[in-house]
Amino acid sequence: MNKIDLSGFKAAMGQYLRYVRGKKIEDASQKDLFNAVSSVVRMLLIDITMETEDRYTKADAKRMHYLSIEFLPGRLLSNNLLNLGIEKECRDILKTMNIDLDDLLNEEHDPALGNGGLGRLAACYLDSLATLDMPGFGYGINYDYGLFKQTIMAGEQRENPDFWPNRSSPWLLARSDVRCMVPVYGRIQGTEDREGEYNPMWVDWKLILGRVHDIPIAGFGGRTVNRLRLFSAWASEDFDMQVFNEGDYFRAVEEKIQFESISKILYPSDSMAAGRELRLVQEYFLVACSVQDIIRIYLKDHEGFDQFPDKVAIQLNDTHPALTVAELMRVLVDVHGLEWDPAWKITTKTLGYTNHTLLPEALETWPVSILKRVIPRHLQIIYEINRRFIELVKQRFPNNTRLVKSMSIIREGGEQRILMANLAIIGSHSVNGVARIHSELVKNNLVPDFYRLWPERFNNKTNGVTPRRWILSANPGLSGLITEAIGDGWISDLDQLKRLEPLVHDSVFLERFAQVKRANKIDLAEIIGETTYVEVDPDSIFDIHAKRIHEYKRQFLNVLNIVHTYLKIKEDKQIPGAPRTFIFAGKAAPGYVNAKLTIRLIHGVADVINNDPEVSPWIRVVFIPDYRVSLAEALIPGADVSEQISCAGMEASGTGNMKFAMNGALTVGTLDGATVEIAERVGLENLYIFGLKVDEIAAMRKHYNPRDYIENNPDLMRVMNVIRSDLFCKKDPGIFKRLHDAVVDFGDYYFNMADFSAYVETQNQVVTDYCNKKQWAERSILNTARTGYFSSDRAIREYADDIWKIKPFP
Ligand code: T68
Repeated sequence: MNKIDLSGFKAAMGQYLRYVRGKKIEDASQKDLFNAVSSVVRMLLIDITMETEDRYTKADAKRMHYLSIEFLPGRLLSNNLLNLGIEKECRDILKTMNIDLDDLLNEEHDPALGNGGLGRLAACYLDSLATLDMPGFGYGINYDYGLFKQTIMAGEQRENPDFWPNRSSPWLLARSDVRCMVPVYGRIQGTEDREGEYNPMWVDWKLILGRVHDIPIAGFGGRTVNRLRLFSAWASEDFDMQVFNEGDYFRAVEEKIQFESISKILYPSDSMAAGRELRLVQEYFLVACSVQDIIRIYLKDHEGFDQFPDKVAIQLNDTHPALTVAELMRVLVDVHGLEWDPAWKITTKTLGYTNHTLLPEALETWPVSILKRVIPRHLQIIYEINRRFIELVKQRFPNNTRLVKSMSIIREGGEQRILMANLAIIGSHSVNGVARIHSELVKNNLVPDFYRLWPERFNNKTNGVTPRRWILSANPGLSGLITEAIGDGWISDLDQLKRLEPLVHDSVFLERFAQVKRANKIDLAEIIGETTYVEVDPDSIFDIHAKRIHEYKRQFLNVLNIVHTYLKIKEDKQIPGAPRTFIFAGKAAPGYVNAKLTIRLIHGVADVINNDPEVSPWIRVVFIPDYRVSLAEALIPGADVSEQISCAGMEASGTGNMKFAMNGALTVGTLDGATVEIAERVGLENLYIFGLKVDEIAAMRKHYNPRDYIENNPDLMRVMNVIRSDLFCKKDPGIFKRLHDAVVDFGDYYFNMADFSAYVETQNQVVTDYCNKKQWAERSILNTARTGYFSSDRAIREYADDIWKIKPFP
């Protein structure tokens, strides 16, 4: 750990308050104090950024640029203090000023520039890159409105705008020295040069400006600070003048507003391709700004593009930035005058693509007609890429029209569409999935023909999460205990958690481990009380299902078991072995009717159960609103049971599953995503695997009839009848029929009925096992001890070695 000198800390805070806020320290609000502390920390970060940059430049380091339409960094003050190693000292300094650091930490607005797993993964990866002293930088969009704030009104989700202070946040450095120019719209004019060769020219385009803000990303240990570069859209002044001069004042202003809306708002769905023109423009805007910036940085120290792939790697976080393939080609060929073939070689050697989903509705396709209007030159380039690619396929597999059809970037038949995954695969040297089972499904189910053509291109990179945020910062009780037991090496080498294993036989350690969990549950119970007004018992089992609300994630199945348990108590007078609190959190996409109904169902069930004196001593149900990074940090350390019950084959990886297990929760899960690998590592005796497997579901799908399961299981029949009745919606009769029918009449696409009895049985086993407190604590410790593999440091090392070929520069 580098020692950072904090002797000037107090004085710097005072100066900030006086000369930036115009206040004396005694008049400062909590927010002022948060800003003062943050601005001093920011100075430290800037110093280290400069040192880091010098180190990379001196070594002529290869740099990796992570392009992602979403980043969810979470609150930054606490994380920065911990990673710089000055948390304790800073806390002590503030104490001498009668300021409690924890109060200030709560003043920070959680930047919500992402929907869920994909954006949070990007943030964990930036943390690990900096911790490993690797030159890896994020590129994203500086949305004015992040993901909506969720409130609940009478059991219903309401979406409220989340305007985050993207201009005044202490963590955003405005870089007015860097600007990107992005051409958009216009048309192609064909001209012939002297040799009679066709030279397409993109003309009459409009210009959007990309303004740049950087968020410094501090690695643990305080040696390296990288940056996350965010772009916001601005209509250029040149463009203004031109249109204003044409005299159409109103249209000029209208267009300006339209362009500046590009970075206004994040699309709020994590599982459905948006398909709106504005979204395509966002994707293009991100790509064009990033490529420009990357090339500008490269050309500072290099001449020509021969070395480009040895000095630059670009990773595409899903297909949202897949236009990079066309944009890099355009810049190399049209702007820098390279021939097609060398430009193509450079492009494919530079790019890597990560797939995050197999859900058909989430796979992006764009109508050719929209591309033609928005980025006509890119469309031309995509056609040329495709023409050459198809030629190659025909050579390799003559007379195979099926193959040509399945691998073409353009889907014919009806409206022509661009398949973004095909574009990304063809333009990259590496294609990876995010968990072992998922990567196999990418190869064998999603794009088997590409796999046959280029088997060497496909690989797996099982996701990881940063232990700095998800253990050290989120769970100080556990961190302290671990460090006391095995030293603090685990923070940057999570495999060391293995050394906790022998301590399961140490009764004092066992007792203290259980005490930490209990203390976290007391804290969580308090948050639950404040946010839901439901009192919950910290000695009950805290069973947590926290993630986006989606049918494939099967919050519905969880509810079925809760209703079943309720009916057992109520009608069969069977009392469970231990009291349980079912905790839900998660947002539904605003247009996703069944997901929003599921939230209403959870509230309806909670209302009945929590208010029934016969039942509520045994089970309680709560839904904590506005799931976000900072709420996850409070929830996860307090979990006994982690719900990871997606329909097998549908969750690409999951990352919450890892965070819960690391913090000592026992997983109840299906063999899906990374849960498969968690099970292997913690051992089957230390979690609960149930339900249909991927191949079983595939085999059953054609003939599956959910009614068979209902008719053959009286418990399930009873539960489904109650769901359809108005017991949980007395004020709005009939509203849950739709959820009932999705399962009974519309085929139960996610196999809730087929997995019901196995799930109920498993949940009953959980209750029985929990009663053996000592054994439960042992298994909980083993979950922590055996999940070191799921550190994002491990994942980033694999990406760095196998795909990016980047090295640490400590
Ligand atoms: C998630 N995907 C996967 N998508 O669902 C999850 N945003 O299994 C995986 O662990 C995680 O990615 C990280 O690999 C998402 O979170 C999105 O958020 C998304 C999808 C479409 C558009 C925008």
